Amino acid sequence: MEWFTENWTPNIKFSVRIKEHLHSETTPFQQLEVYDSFELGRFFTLDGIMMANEKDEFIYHEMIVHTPMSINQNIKHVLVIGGGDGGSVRELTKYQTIESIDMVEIDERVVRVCQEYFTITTTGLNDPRVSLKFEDGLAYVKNTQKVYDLIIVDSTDPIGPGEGLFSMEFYTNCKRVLAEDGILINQHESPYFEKESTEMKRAHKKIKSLFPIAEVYQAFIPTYPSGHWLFGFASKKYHPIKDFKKAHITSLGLETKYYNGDVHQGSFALPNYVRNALKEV
Ligand code: AAT
Repeated sequence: MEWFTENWTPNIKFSVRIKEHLHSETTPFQQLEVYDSFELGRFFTLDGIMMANEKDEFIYHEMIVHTPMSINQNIKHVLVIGGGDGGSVRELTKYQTIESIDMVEIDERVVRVCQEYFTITTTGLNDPRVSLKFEDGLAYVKNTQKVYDLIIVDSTDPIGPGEGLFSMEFYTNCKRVLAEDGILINQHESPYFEKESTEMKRAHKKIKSLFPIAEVYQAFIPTYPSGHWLFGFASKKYHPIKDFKKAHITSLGLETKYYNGDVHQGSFALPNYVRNALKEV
């Protein structure tokens, strides 16, 4: 019997029973594995960490995309940093109002391997509005002259290639390339275990120092450490609750399995220990 095991902390492990080990590759950036499992469907890992699986990927991808999209109805140009499995782009392509989606992924192999094994997330990558760029997101935001209405940082944890995407230099450049009413969303780690919670505080401190509005929201993602995961919402103009128009998102009639107007509002209601940790920074 084969199991995939991820060390959540030095004392806690998360294991998934595997049906088949479908792919194994050392890319120029990281170790990539694809598995098929009995209960989560297919999933892939980078450097031994669960990135996405067929069973719960909808939670992460819906929450990272629909939350900002329901705040500003004029989002036309979107930048996705990372997101190699295509799930965030798939959710973005549900909006006819979006004109262009640039996805900047450092590792072309992640995209190609996902295109082979994960039709569930990669279908949106063929949309004519999508441009794929294989380069470091940090370098991209430093050099681009384009202006974006929305930036989604769908990144790995701040170790290995993802490290630069949690730096002050990166956030400063995101602010530079964002329109005046732009929104920055980032994968914000978890409040529960010490390693992720330290990263969460470091990220929040930097974003808060740059943006007048810097809020944090949560989702329940069973296969990420502790299952309690956070996203950051930053903007020079919009507040994710005060500027939320529930009727608008309901009128779009989007097909979503997790996100809805009530979830949007509830996701910004943080438990006290999370509030306190964020206040500390
Ligand atoms: N939606 C899938 C979830 C991910 S994948 C994150 C992606 O970010 C990977 O494909 C990785 O190759 C890419 N990436 C890492 N560093 C960079 C960089 N510097 N520039 C561009 N892309 C990058 C995230 C899962 C979160 C896991 C939480 N534990």
